[in-house]
Amino acid sequence: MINHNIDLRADFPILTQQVNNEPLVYLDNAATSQRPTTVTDSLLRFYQTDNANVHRGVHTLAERATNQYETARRKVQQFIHAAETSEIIFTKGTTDGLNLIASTYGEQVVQAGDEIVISIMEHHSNLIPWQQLALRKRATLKYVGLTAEGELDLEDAATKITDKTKIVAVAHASNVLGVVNPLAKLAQLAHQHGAVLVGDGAQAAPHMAVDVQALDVDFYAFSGHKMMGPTGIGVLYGKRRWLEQMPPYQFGGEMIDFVHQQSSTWAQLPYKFEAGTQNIAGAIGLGSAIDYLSEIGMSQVTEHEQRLVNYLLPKLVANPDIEIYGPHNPQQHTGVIAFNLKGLHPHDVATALDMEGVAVRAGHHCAQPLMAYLGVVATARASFYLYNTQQDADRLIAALAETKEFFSHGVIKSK
Ligand code: 7TS
Repeated sequence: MINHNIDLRADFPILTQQVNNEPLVYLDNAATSQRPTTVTDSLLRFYQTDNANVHRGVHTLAERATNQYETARRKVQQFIHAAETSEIIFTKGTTDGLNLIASTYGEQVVQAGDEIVISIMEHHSNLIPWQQLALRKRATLKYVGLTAEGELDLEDAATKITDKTKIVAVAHASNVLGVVNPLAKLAQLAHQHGAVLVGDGAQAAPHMAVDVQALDVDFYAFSGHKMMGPTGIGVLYGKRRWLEQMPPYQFGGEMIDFVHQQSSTWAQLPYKFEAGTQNIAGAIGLGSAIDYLSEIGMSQVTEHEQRLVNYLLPKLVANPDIEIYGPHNPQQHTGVIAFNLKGLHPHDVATALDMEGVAVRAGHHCAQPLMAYLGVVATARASFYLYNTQQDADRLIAALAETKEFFSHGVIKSK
């Protein structure tokens, strides 16, 4: 477990505030994480001392900015164990990365009658780009279902992925069910049929060690803001052989080799996919977030969240007032727990929890097909990160009890 005596929480000033006269318990990390001061300091330092555009000038600030931007790319490469920095494309986030693949590789490869396979637990970001591509191309979009326990059904995947499949796109970790999907096995299945595997790493890269080569994913997208980095910066990893064959996503400055009046040639990787002035400070901030996470160690981060879930989930499962979505076994669970308090709308639950200083999300979590599959309209969701403590879990449990009490009797007994 991460040693809170070292007071890692002191690195996150935002966590020290009171919300509704209670100390804040931030359990909305699946939506976005908080940033340590090293990350916010890195942004300030860049803007105050080194700011310039990259790859354009020979002056000192331009060189400093370029060096820092490219150093950030190298940090990302090492963080996900990619073979080369040229396979790391900076994007606006996961959504942007997934749209990039659908609009370039997808446009190039998918033809009428082909199939795209995703899972029923996908976030809309890893669903709508494929749905719209399938509609444009008259291809078929197929969904892999869940097991009774709420995990991805690999047997179903093995029947859905066929020789007609061109793209398989699956979340590495679900933003609702709290499961980790077996990307390496899915990659094997996809490759057996000549398809590529796209991994949506938005909920995985912040929480576990990722090795894109060991997983053998063809593409992998994630967001900086869910892993302590700035908003508006993300990463798309792609195997060089695919990135080389793909057309550019956007056209303009930075991404060209030579422009003639009637034709152009493209810059080498990864710049072919980085048109226009990039989010330079964002990339540098993401590099700083990676430094922070790496210093702690990703296995420590996973272990910490695992212990919190081991503590909390059985208590929630044992509570007859609570319905849990996804596996009930904490060993099969990340730090994302979707639930409902029976008989109450999750928005009311989230509002009542906020009155107790506990921040959770309520809604469909951008996974409406999953909600329909589960037979619910919405759920509440608590999601943990490395700065959360057992005390936070206790505060959630107490706040849930008070919420139940309030809606049953109109008063909070303990107050
Ligand atoms: N994929 C998954 C699995 C996600 O959880 C999210 C964001 C995205 C893609 C999109 O990431 P973005 O950074 O491009 O927006 N998920 C959530 C969530 O669960 N609550 O708020 C955002």
